[in-house]
Amino acid sequence: MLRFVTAGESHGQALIAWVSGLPASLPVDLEFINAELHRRQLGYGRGGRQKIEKDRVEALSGIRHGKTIGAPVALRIENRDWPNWEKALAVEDAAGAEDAQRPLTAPRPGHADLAGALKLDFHDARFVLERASARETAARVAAGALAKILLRAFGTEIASHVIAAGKVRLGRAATWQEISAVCANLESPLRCVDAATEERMKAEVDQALRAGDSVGGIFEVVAHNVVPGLGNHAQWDEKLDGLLARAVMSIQAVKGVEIGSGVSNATSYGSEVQDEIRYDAAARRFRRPTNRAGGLEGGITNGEDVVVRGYLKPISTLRRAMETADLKTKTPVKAAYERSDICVVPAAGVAGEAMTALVLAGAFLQKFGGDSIAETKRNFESYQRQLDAF
Ligand code: EPS
Repeated sequence: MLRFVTAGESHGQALIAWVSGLPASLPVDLEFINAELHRRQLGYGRGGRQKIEKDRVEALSGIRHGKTIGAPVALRIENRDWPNWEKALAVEDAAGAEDAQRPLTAPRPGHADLAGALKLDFHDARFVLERASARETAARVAAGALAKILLRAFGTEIASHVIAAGKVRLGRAATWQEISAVCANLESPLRCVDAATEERMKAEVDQALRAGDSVGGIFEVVAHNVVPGLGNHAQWDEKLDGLLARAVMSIQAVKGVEIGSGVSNATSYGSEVQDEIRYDAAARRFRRPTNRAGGLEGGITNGEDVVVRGYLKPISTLRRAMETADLKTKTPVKAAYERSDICVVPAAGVAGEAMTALVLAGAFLQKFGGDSIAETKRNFESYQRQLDAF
């Protein structure tokens, strides 16, 4: 079973990703993981923190001589900002430690600050925000890179693009070729496949920056060349669309998840929504001329691209701070502000790719198993023969 968890605080020493259940002898290129981490740091509208960080991974366990060894993988990403926070977030209690703390008592509406403080009975939201911070997505991206490496060994590629930033939305569908090309283009400021729309998105971010405000948006993750039959229709908690929705919804600031064109499908007629079925005799596979279902029917992959969209609310840390109530004095105050991102939709898309990869890789290993990658390949090839003969 593929499992992963993360540890680490935004300004602590490091982030940790722990991944267990990968088959042995899977070649792992750490530079691929680093390239994924770099992609997450890009994007128009990022704040000052990304000038400090240069995310790179150190593998502490589970990878030897460039391959997995069938043991849990632990990955560490250093926080370069840590020296600036060493006193405020000291591990050991020392005399005077209290004075070095950087308390946050003016909870930001929309952040975890207040809900977490109430839950943990802290009258300072510092420790809550440290863990709730989207910095944690760096660890998810590192874990997701391992899942991508596994899926790639079986022909599946995952990419994402931005379909809305603020109120500016891409007005057309994008092809897989466009999406994978824009992902490879590290110069693309907002990872939008349409240059004119991207310019308007940039202007939207600029305007929010000037106003001391922030913008949300929508990213779309596409998994290309996915084998049909992953997931399960038989039990609610095994349905792959449900698992993907949960995984993508868990990304910081995501408040909605859509599979395929699920949102507009809801207000269309059935004949406008269902994807007709054809048989491609040469490929010996069933195909669809359209993919409104986003590659999932009944909670099972149908062989079309898996398409998952994440809807982000605007970042909750605002220079033009909103009204809040102080955790200690209960008096009205302005919400805390130090520095912040204005738009994180492209970065969230990279995190969305990672979460999609982890869920798909989990379903893949559930179906094909294998303690070594050779065993997984045998099982996969046997299933391909079953599909050929269907
Ligand atoms: C975040 C606040 C900012 C972001 C951070 C998420 O951090 P800081 O307070 O250090 O400026 O930069 O995201 C990252 C550090 C990252 O790597 O994505 C928050 O409050 O969620």
